[in-house]
Amino acid sequence: MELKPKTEVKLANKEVAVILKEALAAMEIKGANVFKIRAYQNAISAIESITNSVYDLWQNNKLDQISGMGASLQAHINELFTTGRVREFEALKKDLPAGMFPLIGIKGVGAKTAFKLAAAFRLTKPETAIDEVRKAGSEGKIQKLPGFAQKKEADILKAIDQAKMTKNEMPRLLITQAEEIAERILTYLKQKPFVLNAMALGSLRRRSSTVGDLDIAVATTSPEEAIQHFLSFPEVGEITGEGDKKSSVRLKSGTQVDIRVSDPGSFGSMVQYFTGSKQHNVLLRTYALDKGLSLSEYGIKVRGKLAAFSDEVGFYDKLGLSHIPPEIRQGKDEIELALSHKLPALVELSDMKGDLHVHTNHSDGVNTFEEMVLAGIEHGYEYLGISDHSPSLQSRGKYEVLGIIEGFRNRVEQINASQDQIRVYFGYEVNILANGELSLSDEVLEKLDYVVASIHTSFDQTREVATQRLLGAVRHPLVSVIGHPSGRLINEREPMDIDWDRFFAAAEEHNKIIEINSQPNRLDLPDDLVYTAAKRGIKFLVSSDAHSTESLNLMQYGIDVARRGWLTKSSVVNTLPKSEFTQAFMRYNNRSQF
Ligand code: DGT
Ligand code: CA
Ligand code: CA
Ligand code: ZN
Repeated sequence: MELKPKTEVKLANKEVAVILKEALAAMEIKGANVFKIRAYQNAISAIESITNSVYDLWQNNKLDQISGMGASLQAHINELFTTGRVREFEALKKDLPAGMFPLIGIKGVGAKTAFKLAAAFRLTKPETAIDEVRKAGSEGKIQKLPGFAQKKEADILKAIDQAKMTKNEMPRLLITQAEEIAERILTYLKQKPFVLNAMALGSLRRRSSTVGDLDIAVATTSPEEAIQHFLSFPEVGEITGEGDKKSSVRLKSGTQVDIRVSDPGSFGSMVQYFTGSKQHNVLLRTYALDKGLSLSEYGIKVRGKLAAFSDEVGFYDKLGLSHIPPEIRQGKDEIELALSHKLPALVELSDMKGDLHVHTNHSDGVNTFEEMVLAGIEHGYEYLGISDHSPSLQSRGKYEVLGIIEGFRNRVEQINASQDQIRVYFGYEVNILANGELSLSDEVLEKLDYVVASIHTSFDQTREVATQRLLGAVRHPLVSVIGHPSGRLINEREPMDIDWDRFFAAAEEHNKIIEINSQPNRLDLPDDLVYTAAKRGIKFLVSSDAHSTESLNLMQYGIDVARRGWLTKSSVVNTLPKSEFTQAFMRYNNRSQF
């Protein structure tokens, strides 16, 4: 028998999710069993939230890392990536109108509605289905269908128009941008005495690295007044949804904001519900149902009777759970751990004893070495590592570079001799060249206390080349830390295509520390990869990568990533007090003195 050559079809996570959603819609119409439907829903939300590409996981036989991926779904994905199609999905969809499938992408349109619309308007072509629905709606034909009210027609039309608008898509906000907007909204809301409390929830409260829309909850006994007050916020551009207890707007900047009001007595349940994540809430609801309890934003219903909670701790307590930090409400095993009161004690900003990735005006920083050291002391740090970009060997030559190092070394020694508050280390941030070699020779690197090796050029390498490149740095005995390993710039540059498992295995073998870079547009290593790496026992440095005294404060955002990666203090090397840090760091540096 002759085998056909394999053709592999590389699809993005978004595309895989759409294919699964269409199959799911077909199953829902045909009444597939609830477990299968739930597994598909789980797999879809997992695929939509991971940073790893499904394709890469598949190539590495790691599909089982995606939750909800049972054996049969894995087989389908395998078929999809090898042949570009899934015969079972095609069979499922075959006798359904092809025009129903694009409709499930419209907000508020589920499988059943899509099916009814497609059947009623004989939508056989996916390409034109949405436009045909829009045309039918604008002619008032949708509300004439059985089961479709006027309101439903209006909602569908609006959703189509909004989807068209967001096609020129609003990028997700950096967490710092989301914080700034939320701060302005909360300050504005709290001007009124009837706003008893107001909080920013959703992905921002979970400290997600990027935020899609803002979710605000208000505690008040005057819900209508509170909503009206919110709608008069000067930055509101357009009201996209209005009700007695909730409302949505689009700000002039384009950012969407959802608000919900609740009476103070049930604010805790509202906060819980609206914090999410969706996956966490779904698991929590399932867990509660097993105990005969039903959850909502109003409280917990026990045999028809509603218990209300003014704070979230009480809400979780009623379920027999410890309070789960928002950062790890991810739909992993946080509920089981909360039940046995074994949640990890996540690392905190106040645990940080030093910062090892700091630039001065020696390279591209704005402050002097002495100013940065003073700022470090003001932060209460016990140690500070200066890691400027290294001078170039090509343009300056070895002797000039060695001279620069000697001069800087003298300043570091002077500072260390002159005071006891802070210990200063002298490192460089060295480039990992395209071939995996470093931009400085060993003879130069040996003069430093430590080396952060980072990629700053040639990001478009194939997976194999890029992985080998990082491995080159990992194997280098004089490298201590791999800086911002994925190279991503959020909304600007995709993470590099790296075989993370191989990278983590090598980092483990060669005793290298991985950086969590706190720059808000980097947040690199990304949180889901931090989680994976930490499971292997990898150690991290959370670094500000400060280029000014001011930006030492960015450490908070790296801590957010660390917490979302479930890290405790013990996985973060720069939580160690000075004495232990020096010893531990020397080991990572392969240096006998320091
Ligand atoms: P984002 O806005 O994309 O950055 O992410 P989130 O998590 O802020 O998502 P969003 O704004 O759609 O919803 C905010 C929270 O509201 C979400 O984290 C949990 C809750 N929520 C929203 N939709 C549902 C739902 O269908 N079921 C449940 N149980 N909770 C939901
Ligand atoms: Ca949100
Ligand atoms: Ca929202
Ligand atoms: Zn860098």
